[in-house]
Amino acid sequence: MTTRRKFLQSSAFGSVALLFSKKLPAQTTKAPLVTGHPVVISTWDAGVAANEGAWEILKKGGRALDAVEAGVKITEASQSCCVGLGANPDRDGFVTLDACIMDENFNCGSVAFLERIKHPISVARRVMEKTPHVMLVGNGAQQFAVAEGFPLEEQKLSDDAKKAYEAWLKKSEYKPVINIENTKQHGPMIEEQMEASEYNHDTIGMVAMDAMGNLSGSCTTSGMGFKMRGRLGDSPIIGAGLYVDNEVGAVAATGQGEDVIRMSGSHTVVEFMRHGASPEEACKKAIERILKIKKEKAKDIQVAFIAINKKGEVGAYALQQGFSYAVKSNQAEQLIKSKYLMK
Ligand code: SD4
Repeated sequence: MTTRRKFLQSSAFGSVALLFSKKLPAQTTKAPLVTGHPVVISTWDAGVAANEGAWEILKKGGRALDAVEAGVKITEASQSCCVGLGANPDRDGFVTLDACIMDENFNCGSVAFLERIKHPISVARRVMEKTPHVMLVGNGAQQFAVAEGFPLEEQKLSDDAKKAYEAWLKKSEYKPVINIENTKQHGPMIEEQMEASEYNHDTIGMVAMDAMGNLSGSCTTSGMGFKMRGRLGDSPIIGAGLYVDNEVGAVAATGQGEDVIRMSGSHTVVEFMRHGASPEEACKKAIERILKIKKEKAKDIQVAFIAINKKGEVGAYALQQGFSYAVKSNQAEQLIKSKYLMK
């Protein structure tokens, strides 16, 4: 399959070249160029396109909550990625989706193990706004989505996912590939799987600050490919895959969800910021904790956090090489190679 990706160059004062290219964009190692707000930051190369969607709202003075929903919907709808229904299935061959969203007032909503719905992030928002609950899962989440007017899509794997699944079935080993999100460019890969697919991510996390200085965040995923049926990762779990405290900052996580859950990842990063760490320092401290917990097993996983604080400063940190994140503000549009811990 031919995937068109936006190629982007950063510059200090916002001159941005947007080209379409089959190649992944050149990434910069420069620090994020952000002063003030609005600003949006999101995970992996796919964050570039998602940020553009968010920016349409932020630049008009719109609410961060609307921006983070609109932004990740672009990724969910993309046919050339695997966050939404085109994604890798679980080991039984079904695509199951997880998403959550959180606003500036601790309102939050989440769906998990949701099937056949194109925009889980919007269902999560409805859970937040229209129910007394925070989380709906499985059939209940799907019933709620249908009752809210979301179309029930066909239960059918995309061509890419079908090929990847057929390749995976040959060995049927659950062996997550680190950095599969950007694998064409970085990191090790499962040959047959990557031949079969140009997937460049399975999760997008996004956090934003709007012109009013309010924070919100979103996270949406198909989860780890070929996972056990019923498995949830961190992405739909408030405090793990996403956390927003409007007095302090907003954080989203990506990578091996089990290891983010066990140390309440995004909430932990927010707490480090509360105690004075910059966004990058806070992400780094959380990654150090993961390394301490996982010890020598850390080499088999990837985890990364993105963060924004109340001043509109942004930062990120990853466990391993290969994580990228996209930042957009009035000053700049960048795709940045994240710093990482394990050299
Ligand atoms: C999960 N955290 O389901 C997700 C996977 C992910 O980039 O972030 N992939 O565990």
